[in-house]
Amino acid sequence: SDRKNPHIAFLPSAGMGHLKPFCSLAAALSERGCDVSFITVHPTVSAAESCYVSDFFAAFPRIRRLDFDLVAFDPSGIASTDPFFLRVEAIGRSAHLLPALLAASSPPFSALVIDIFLASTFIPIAAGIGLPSYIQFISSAAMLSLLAYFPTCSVGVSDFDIPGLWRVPKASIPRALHNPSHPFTTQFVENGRILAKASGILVNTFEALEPESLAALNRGKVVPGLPPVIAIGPLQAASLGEGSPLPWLHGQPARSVVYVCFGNRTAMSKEQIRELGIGLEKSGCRFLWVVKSKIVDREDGEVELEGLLGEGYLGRVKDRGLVMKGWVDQEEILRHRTIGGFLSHCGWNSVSEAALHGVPVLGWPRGGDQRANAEVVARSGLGIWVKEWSWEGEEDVVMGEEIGKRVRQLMEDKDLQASVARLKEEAVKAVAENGSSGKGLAEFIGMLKM
Ligand code: BUP
Repeated sequence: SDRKNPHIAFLPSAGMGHLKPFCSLAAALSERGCDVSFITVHPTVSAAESCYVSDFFAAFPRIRRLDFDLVAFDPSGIASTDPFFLRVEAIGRSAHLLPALLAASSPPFSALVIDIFLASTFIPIAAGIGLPSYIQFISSAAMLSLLAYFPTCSVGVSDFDIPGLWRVPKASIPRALHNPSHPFTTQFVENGRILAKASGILVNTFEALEPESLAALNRGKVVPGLPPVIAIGPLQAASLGEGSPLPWLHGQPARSVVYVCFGNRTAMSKEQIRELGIGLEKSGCRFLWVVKSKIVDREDGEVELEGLLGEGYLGRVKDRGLVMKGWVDQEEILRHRTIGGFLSHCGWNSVSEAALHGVPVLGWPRGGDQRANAEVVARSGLGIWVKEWSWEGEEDVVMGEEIGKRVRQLMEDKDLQASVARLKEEAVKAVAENGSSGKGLAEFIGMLKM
């Protein structure tokens, strides 16, 4: 391959939380002179992904689009109905088509950057054609530690003591992992085992946010034999144009609004949504709330807010609350001077965006990797995590009174505001060219030129 100008293929998996950081890194590398091809599976699972992908290619004409047509896939034999999980399975089953797809493109590739969910199926295929694989890990370094350590211990255990790190209560690991024969567990173990075969692992984090995890991973304390774990975050979103400023925000006082959003794929029960509404009302704070009641956004369009929130709610809060459904430009919002807090599910992209824009987080993890991420939020001084609040599969509804109290705490805690301001400074320093993450990116490009 061209030694001066590496050609990198990117392969994300399904969901906005995976697609967006892949686009961000692809754009950053293209801007640093790398040749970039972006592998695209279509149709996407969610409408948000479709829009994002087409805006991305329009904004970055130098990035090549490689359409990946999957082989037909019958999900009926798989014990999961999660549409995102099923898509990951489907992509994995087409892994053997990768060599032909890449061979049709020139110049020859220097590396494949793949999503962690696709690692165990694609790393061996890439190795077969002599192509080094790098994993882009889209969650926290803490979660990477758990992934690396998990295959070495038995699932029956109670709590996890990740060497060099901290204790993860069994209740904090994704629920599917409690069951050794769950298809997600099989995939998780296989991906954990294959980490050592990657040439490097790129993580959307930075030194000041996760010093312990980064050190433990790179010093072989979690498991021996890992490739370099390189912090490259917080990733800045690929700039896709003007964004969509919300006129409502402009009229609000500085740092007075709490932004409430639980990500793209975390739906809440109707009952919990109502209590959350009551909580926001009781908090007395201004709020901007993105409501989601369906796992896939294509179905959310049909839901009526009034029916979901209860009669009269929207009218009662209209002077200080804006309730929306559907897609918003979250970064545009977090960056806005009026936002003073973020009630979040702790999806890792959301956490990293909160750090970059200096917004204190009230963490309410709902499933998957989110408790591991919430632990980072609490330890780093980025926010508060109320550990008792309900989690995956738990039916208990957290009451409005309690939510309101915590939201007020989030908005009033001066010490928290100070520690978040410090983290933001560290984040900005990290991504500068001579900062720790800026150097990480340069190190990665350097590895491709060798
Ligand atoms: Br919802 C929503 N607008 O309306 P996470 C999300 N986002 O820009 P998740 C918007 O999507 P996973 C919206 O800024 C972040 O970059 C948000 O990723 C953006 O959570 C991303 O926070 C969401 O990691 O992802 O959606 O649960 O697929 O990883 O579970």
